[in-house]
Amino acid sequence: MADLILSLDVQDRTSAIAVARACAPHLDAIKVGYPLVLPAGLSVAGDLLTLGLPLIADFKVADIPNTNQMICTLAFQAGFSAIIAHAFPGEDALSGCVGVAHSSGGACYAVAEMSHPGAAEFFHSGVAERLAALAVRCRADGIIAPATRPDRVARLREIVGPLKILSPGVGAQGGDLEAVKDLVDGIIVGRAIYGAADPAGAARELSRRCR
Ligand code: NUP
Repeated sequence: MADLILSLDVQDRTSAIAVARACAPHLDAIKVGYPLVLPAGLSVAGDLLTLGLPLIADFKVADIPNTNQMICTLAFQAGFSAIIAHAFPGEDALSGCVGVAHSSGGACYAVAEMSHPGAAEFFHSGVAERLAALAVRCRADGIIAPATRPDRVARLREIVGPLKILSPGVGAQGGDLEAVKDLVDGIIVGRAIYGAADPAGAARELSRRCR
């Protein structure tokens, strides 16, 4: 059983809000990233907040600690309740994100391993395991791990224990929901929902399968 998180990578603000509103009854959270925030602005969070769902900022924050803190502060001020940061810039950089998240009453998720095929180039050979351990050490609230590789999710679960695992890759990237839903806390789905002829119907069906 896992939460269903809509990845709202819809570039037009009006369409994005319409999709989110239609799907909202079937969702546990909405994730917003650069594809929507760059054209629509951070203030789109204010509109989405009216739907009453937690908002996750997928900014994959990956800078020096001071810049990370500025980015996270802006995200939480805009109304996001969680932020996704990269772990690879190191302990001080990730701790900067976690610190702002927690002082804002929010959460920080660290990317341990990405879902695309090319992720194998750098995240394997022990790197993802080290990033997951860093997330634990920095007191992150959870990690991002790939639904496209359930075996890797299981391995990373051994490292992060009770931390949350949010997992993208189901649907358009080929990940199998049934293979990962019992390993993770949240399934992140974008195109298979917002790209469907009936986004609300797709969200309803995915939500049923997450249970
Ligand atoms: O490893 C990752 N893989 C991934 O797909 C980390 C992510 N944050 N994402 C994001 O999840 C990606 O940027 C997109 O917003 C979403 C997946 O969308 P889709 O492939 O379901 O359309």
